[in-house]
Amino acid sequence: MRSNHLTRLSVGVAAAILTFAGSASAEKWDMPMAYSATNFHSATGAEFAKCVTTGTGGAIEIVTHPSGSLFKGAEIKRAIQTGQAPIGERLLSGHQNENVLFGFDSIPFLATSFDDSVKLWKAAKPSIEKVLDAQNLKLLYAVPWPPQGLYFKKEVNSVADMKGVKFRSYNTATARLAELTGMLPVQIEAAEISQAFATGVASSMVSSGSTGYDRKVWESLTHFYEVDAWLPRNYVMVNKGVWNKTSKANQGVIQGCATLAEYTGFWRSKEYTGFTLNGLRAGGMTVGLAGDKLVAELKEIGKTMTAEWLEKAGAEGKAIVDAFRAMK
Ligand code: PCA
Repeated sequence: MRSNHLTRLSVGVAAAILTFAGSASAEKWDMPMAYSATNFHSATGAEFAKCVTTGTGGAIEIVTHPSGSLFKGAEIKRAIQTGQAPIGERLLSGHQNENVLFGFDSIPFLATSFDDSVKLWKAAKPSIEKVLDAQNLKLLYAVPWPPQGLYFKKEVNSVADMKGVKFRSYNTATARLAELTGMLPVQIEAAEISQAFATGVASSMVSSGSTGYDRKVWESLTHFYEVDAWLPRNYVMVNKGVWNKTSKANQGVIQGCATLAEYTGFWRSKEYTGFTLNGLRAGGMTVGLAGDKLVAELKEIGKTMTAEWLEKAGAEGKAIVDAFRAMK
């Protein structure tokens, strides 16, 4: 009885000391993210955050803020570069307007499967890490979205059917795709597309089944054509100053958690692909492969866009594409 009591007491004291030790050096890292809380990227980010908090014994507590609630998607990278937030997640190709290399994963029909996406990432990662490093950022992990297809509010069988349609874009490549197909691009964050479609600001987009499902686009749109055009990545970055001030031991924990997140995020993305296409069907949309004519015409446009990207990206871009093709 007595020893039990003592044991309980000493456990209590130990816990109090630990709490004190933890709070003396504890840091809170707010982590802005652009996509909805239910999305698999956000779920992966939340697990990553928990892994870091647990692994560092609470010394670094990462708190995720999905749906662009802390910073809007387009503001996240700058916020981290300037130290307004220590860590965050963004669509990598969203920065294609800053440096064309960021668009390596949005080249139509270059890498169209999950396996190819891994190879392309392997080929591009050193270049992307270098560009980010020069911008005061350290890359932690990157996870692909499911393959990109086309959403419309009508049946579409050819590029001619797309002419004049208002098209929601999310990076330079998607805006260029709109131009080359005679559509009218307007850049809108995923967090705002439900409203854009409901009000007629746009009535089409290229995206994954995932984003259409997350944003319930069946309330406004009718068709999803599986095109498997590319698989763009989201990535998690940390401010370099914050990173350099972090102890070697905690850097090791963060890197371990990042490796795990890249792996689990990849599998989540694969699983979410079929699940969300079924979700679009359940919402009443017509979901299926794009017709042969449409695919053939899109592939021609893909050739133009590949040539344009290679021209702008120079020797480094060519080296990425060559390295990727050599892995196939
Ligand atoms: N969803 C994101 C990017 C790619 C995707 O599948 C979006 O539409 O914004």
